[in-house]
Amino acid sequence: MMQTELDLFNPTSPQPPQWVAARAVVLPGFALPAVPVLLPALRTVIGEAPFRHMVTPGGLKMAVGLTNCGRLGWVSDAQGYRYSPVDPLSGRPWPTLPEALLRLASSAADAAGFEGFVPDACLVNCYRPGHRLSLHQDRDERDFTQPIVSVSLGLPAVFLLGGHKRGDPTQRIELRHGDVLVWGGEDRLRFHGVQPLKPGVHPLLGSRRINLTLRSAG
Ligand code: MD3
Ligand code: FE
Repeated sequence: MMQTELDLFNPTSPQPPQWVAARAVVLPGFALPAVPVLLPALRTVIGEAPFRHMVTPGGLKMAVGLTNCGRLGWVSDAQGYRYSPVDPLSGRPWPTLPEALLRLASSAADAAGFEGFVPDACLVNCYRPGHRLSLHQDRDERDFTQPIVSVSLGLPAVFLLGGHKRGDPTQRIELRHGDVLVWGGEDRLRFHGVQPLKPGVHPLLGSRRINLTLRSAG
């Protein structure tokens, strides 16, 4: 069917997958149908395990707020980075990974050609205007053959996809509310980051961007 002007205003109008590397794909708007279920589930998670500012082993406080749900959660402190089954703030296990998020992650992974993805950890990042994430690799997970699925909510961001060396050139990719990004295989260990968030107000999330990254960590 021909795309009409109206489709531009229809947030659930399907858009084609955008391959940004051999095994890395943006699924535009893939999470939109799940948003009405995801947002209340996320509020429950944040109520049990509030956003906090982790400190890097080098003693720097991260600007981006962070929490987790799932069996394992990513933590950073003077001792280093690791996955932990308990939230150090409360001493309790992390909140349960919401069912809707599990389903979304495995269907996104399927759509990207990674069948049978069952995440056991979900990092939740909260960006405010000006917050950035400097170039890094995600290498604290046990099995690099498993992909990572990222869900973007709220204000748009420009994410930077680099190569396998820190100094490699980067491509800029815009991630909007409801976009899902899946990467794995040979692209699993690429350097990546997020440019400083531009000021703005999102109708559902206000002046924030929330990013969920689902991982198989343990
Ligand atoms: C990894 N989060 O939590 S996810 C992180 O938007 C993290 O909050 C970012 O990096 C965020 O560790 C980015 C998206 C992403 C995109 C492409 C990648 C991660 C990637 C390519 C290779 C490796
Ligand atoms: Fe990362």
